[in-house]
Amino acid sequence: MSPRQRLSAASLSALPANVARPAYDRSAIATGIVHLGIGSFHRAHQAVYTDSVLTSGDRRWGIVGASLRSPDTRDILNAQDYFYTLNLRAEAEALRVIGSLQDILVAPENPAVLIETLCRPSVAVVSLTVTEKGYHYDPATRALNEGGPNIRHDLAHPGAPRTIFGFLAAAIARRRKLGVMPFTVLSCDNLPANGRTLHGLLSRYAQLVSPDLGSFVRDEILCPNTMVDRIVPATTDDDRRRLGDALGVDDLWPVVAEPFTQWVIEDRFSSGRPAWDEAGATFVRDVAPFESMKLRLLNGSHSALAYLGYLSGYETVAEAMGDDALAGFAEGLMTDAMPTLDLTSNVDVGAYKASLLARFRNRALHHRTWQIAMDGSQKLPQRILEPIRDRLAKGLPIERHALVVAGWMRYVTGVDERGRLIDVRDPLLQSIRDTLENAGRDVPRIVGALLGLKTIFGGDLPADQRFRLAVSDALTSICSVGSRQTIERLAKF
Ligand code: CS2
Repeated sequence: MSPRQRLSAASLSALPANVARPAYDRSAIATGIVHLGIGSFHRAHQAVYTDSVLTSGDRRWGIVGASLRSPDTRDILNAQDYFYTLNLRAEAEALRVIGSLQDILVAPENPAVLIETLCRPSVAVVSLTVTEKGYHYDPATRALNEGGPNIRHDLAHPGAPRTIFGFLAAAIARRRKLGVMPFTVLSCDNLPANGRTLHGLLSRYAQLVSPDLGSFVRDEILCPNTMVDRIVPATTDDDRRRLGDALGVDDLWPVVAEPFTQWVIEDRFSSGRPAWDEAGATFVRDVAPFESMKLRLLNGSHSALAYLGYLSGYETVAEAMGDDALAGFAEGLMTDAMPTLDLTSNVDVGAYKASLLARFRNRALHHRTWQIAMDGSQKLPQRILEPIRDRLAKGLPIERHALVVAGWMRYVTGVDERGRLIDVRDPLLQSIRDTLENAGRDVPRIVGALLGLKTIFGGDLPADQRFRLAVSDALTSICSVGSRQTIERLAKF
């Protein structure tokens, strides 16, 4: 097969007519945004809204992305002049080349350049998608992990940091010294009260640098809360091949996503912001109702389908949803989460639930249960444990949510129900493994030992007999009859 041309500025004009592409002149675009954590989600979500803003003629908002770890995305996209394809898939397909990304920096290669870029006066927004573990916090208490090696490293090496806190604090301090307006820091991760949580963590970090910087961050740096939503499975080689054929050029790092997208943002920006609302985002005064609805209904049932679906032998969310038992369980879990929400009157949560179930059934997406199962220690607290706390406080049954916790416990044992190894990924994997090793094979002991992981479960839940018992019963059943049977049993009650 003769090598095809790569997607790039030079090949844009050769794309088929049905492929949307940037109509703006990229050489005339300023850098208004630095984005930390340049993964697929950002490229399929915020970068797309920003691409629309640039298309509308506002040239202030080009994005410089930064990877805090690997050079992969930069290496591939650099050869494409940072153009990449967004492929939306459901019954129909849509292809659009995105041009809002101007450059990618790889932080570990040259941390000073990232700090300098963050200090450019044109940069008004620093956005983040670094996943839950990128916040270096204790998921149960939301306190900064001050004793952790990365935070300690950054405090000791302020000129060459590794974490978001080191970079943000260095840039905030330098901008202040130079008399440059502070930027707004916009978390786009699935954390509870993501902006408020980030503001607390960043203020604490800055205070550890110096009390004066701590007060400055606390009083002057705005971190609006956001709710971000779009399902973005990891890109596969199959996607690359398929898109190469459709485009007539090779795009080695496209993003594939569902058509649905939502972005709800608190309108608190210190130095201006893109008119993302004109591209479909919603600016509100309070994101909390949207955020808890999304975390508890969408992400909560996603995690349920991930653990219980994986254990039942399903590779993707859509396959798991093809099994009535699992689909019914996901729906039941959403229904159980509903009374724990603090909703505003104009949200139709029934319609929201129905739309989620339809989105999960999208067979054109290959969203692996394994991908969602990753980093469970960071995800369970806001997705599953908070609703459990609320239901316990209201005296409501918790069987379905407890079964998800048990599913996670079964999953992290690292062996599936057919005896095959599971590639468990989690920042707490070592402690989880050590805990399991000490617990042996007895289910109540395993439950007791894992519940002892305070950073996940806190002190309250393990002390609650109803919770302990529900998780123990669920895990006992999973270990004797399997996850799927356990779900069917539960459905009968
Ligand atoms: C998923 C999310 O991987 C996961 O944990 O639940 O990435 C989910 O697809 C997005 O939050 C949807 O907006």
